[in-house]
Amino acid sequence: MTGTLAEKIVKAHLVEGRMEPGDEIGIKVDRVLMQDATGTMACLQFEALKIPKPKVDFAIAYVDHNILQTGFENPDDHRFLQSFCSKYGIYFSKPGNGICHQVNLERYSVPGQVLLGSDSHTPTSGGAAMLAIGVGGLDVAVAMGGGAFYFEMPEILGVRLVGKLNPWVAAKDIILEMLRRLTVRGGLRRIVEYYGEGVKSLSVPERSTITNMGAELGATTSIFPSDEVTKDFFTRQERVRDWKPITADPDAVYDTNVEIDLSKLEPLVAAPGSPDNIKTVREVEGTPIQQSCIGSCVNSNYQDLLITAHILKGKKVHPNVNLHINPGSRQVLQTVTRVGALYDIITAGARIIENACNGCIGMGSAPASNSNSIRSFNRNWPGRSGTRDDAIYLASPETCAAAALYGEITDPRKLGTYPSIAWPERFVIDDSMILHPSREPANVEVIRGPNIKPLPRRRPIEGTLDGEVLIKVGDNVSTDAIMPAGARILPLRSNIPAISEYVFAWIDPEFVQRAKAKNGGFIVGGVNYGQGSSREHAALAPMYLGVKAVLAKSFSRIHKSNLVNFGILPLEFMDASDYEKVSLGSKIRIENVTPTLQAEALAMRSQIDNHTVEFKLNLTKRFRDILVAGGLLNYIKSKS
Ligand code: MIC
Ligand code: SF4
Repeated sequence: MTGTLAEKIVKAHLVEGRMEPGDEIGIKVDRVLMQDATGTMACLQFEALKIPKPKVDFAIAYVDHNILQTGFENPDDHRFLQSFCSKYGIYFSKPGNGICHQVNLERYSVPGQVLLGSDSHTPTSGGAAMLAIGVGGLDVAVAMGGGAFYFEMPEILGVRLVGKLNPWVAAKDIILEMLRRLTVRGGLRRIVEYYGEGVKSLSVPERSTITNMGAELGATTSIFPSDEVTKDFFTRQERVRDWKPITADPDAVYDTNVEIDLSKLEPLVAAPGSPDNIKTVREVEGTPIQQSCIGSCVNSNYQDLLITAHILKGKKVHPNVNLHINPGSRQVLQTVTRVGALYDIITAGARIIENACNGCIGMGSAPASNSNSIRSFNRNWPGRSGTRDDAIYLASPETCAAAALYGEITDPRKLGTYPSIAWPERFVIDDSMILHPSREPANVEVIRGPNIKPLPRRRPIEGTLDGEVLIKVGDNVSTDAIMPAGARILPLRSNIPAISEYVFAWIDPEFVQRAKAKNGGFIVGGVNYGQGSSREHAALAPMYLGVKAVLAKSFSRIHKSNLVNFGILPLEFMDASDYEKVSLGSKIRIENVTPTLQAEALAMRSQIDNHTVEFKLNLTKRFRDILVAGGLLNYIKSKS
């Protein structure tokens, strides 16, 4: 069989199933990553499995999300993670070392390997030819325990890149063009694989910019081949031993084909509301901005900061603008410092923010009310920035830097000749903030402060589900809407009773009271319900509040798995127009739940007020067994 790159990697890791799109397969996982906001739960789940140390080649937990430390909660989490990792054979990247995806790309990506990460932007390492997939924390915990990762074999979407980018058009514009063409649903049940002669002109960080935001397409993952450009990156990282070439076969056949002529692209933005609300910069030029942010896990690499420094050199940030810079990693910060670029950035009037997630997840850097903010980030769903009425534009660092100088959205091509930027022969290599696990685990005590609460558990699924509709939402509702983050809520990730008080907080502040008063019930959603992050809290907290099933037109991949992992039934309307028959307060009764799941029936019937409504059971055998057991942990325990 001639194969695509993704198929080759899947094949080399296949432990169960047939590689037919839509069939469930299990693959061996080589490496896992966690971050602090999802990792505390993943560690508690790993502990519940009672396995002394990871059975994967390499496991690491990064601290990058919860870094504001406005109270004891964040440092409690850090201390818990550090001690847990030390005891349980996991590497630990200290706060201050950088954002998981950037550091992982630099120091731990390996072409051809499988990486599973408890964060939706794990595919960043796909820029270095890893098959890197974002999942919920529980899936990571199970993989650490040696379990295969199960998912539906996606279709392979081949993106042929031809031509070369023009000056001032960036890798970010390539992925924004993909979002323009395919929307936030275009990647669902697909792996996006880039190939073609245009690939050669993109550096590894540029490739990673594209694979990172494949998450916004809803893709399972995105991947680039490993070639001489990749080798060059690994050499500068002093890791050429980890490099190997790997590409698709020349006659590989893709399930769907897209072609992008890089020379035809121009600077783009995602206008407020959604990453697929794409416009050309020319269309929105002149929009006044109050804030510009360059950073987050998508555009915070050395190249991004160096180009920013070149643009800012000898100039001043516009008086009405606050320019925030959060480098992706300590290595990036050290390297731009060593070459003097940081001086130009600071001298122009930028604010240097810690090399962590920060404003991307509303941990600081919230924009002013009724103002526009332009950011090199990857997400702009309403309210994510921490400001309720925010208006966030997503763009390349070049476009963000131009806006910072002019005080309004400006086509970066106005900035003159594109600077030629040189890469250092070696990046600064200093892994001293990555701690190795203890050699004497028996002597390590796991420290649990008051922010670390025990894991809530669910019982096996009930035979009859009945109750009321607690909320009805529309299409493309993100996990940020279900379980908001931000400076107030994110620190509660290790405390499910406390964080549950904020489910749907921004869109329906009465939801939690209603769920409690009604003793749980049902959620109704539209298309692509739960798009976005991997946060299993968007399933775990509703489970804690007694949510029994989510009825939607369709689900995003990660959120659907998370619902199943926590024993919440995901049901898809057989006839999408039945969505109209359900409203807030509708009474729902679903009988024979367990036998219907066990019989592998394709449909489940429900009584909704006076209607009989049918739902698709788009669930693999394994998902059904997990649901019957009341979630993945119960299922695994029952199997062992
Ligand atoms: C995000 O970008 O939304 C996050 C915060 O990184 C999440 C993970 C989380 O909620 O902890 C993600 O993308 O998976
Ligand atoms: Fe952090 Fe933002 Fe990247 Fe999520 S998208 S990992 S919050 S920088």
